[in-house]
Amino acid sequence: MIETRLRIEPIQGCGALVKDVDLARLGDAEVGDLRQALFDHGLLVFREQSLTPEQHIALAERIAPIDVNRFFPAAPGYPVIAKVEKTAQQTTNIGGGWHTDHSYDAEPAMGSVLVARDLPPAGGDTLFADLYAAYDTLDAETKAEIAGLRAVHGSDHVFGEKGAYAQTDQPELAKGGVETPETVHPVVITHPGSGKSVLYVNPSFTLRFEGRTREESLPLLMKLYAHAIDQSRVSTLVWAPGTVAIWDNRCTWHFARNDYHGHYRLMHRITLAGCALEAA
Ligand SMILES: O=C(O)CCC(=O)C(=O)O
Ligand SMILES: [Fe+2]
Repeated sequence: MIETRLRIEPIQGCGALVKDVDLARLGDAEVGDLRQALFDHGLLVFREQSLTPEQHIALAERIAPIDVNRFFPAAPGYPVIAKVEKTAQQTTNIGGGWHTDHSYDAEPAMGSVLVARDLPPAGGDTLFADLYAAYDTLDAETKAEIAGLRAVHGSDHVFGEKGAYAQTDQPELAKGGVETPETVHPVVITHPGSGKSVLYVNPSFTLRFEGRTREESLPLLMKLYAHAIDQSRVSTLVWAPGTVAIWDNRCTWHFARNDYHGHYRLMHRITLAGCALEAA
């Protein structure tokens, strides 16, 4: 971890709170520090911001090029902002299972900048898990078992024409005709920004280990997943008006709680472009 000009307070379990900054008025040095803090902590939370959509876009572009998500509908008038929305009538939410965004891409998105726009009166928290800590705390035997393994990731079972969302009341997320080929990533990667080892499989998009069937892969995958979501390595983000979260998809997972039926929730997400991932 490097020296930083930002006032950073680690959050128990995963991430850090960054205090006393206005995300609309960051200096260049602060943007550099923010990127490094993001790589080190995996999740940065900012309170009491008032970003307009234009300022949201400008902030994201200062961190990394934007990677437009091909499944989510865009916010009206802002093609690069994904609308993460659940209406009072809908029962399915977006991201309501442990995952990391875009692991199905050959160059998975580096991260996301999520801005709370309209929150339910209670609930709708987002959980985050620290995958650096998950890797570090694996026993030596498991580390040896996964060393050198690669895993296959895909999105069709989630976003495809016959995928999970197609069966729900969020069917506009299911995109026929944009099926993605499966992609392979090392199970333990070297994080490109921090140089640390990270466990890089997730329950939503990882299908199996390369060279093994899903059935053969599941026992070890399940063991890794159960380890990753141990409460000691998970934090809960309780959103408030003005909260902004920036997370790194290579070293965290997240889970959007769906416990506010009958109420509206709207978040604006900008996805940040990443790179191909190297084995640790
Ligand atoms: O709505 C949330 O809190 C997060 C949803 C999600 O998974 C995402 O925006 O990537
Ligand atoms: Fe997500």
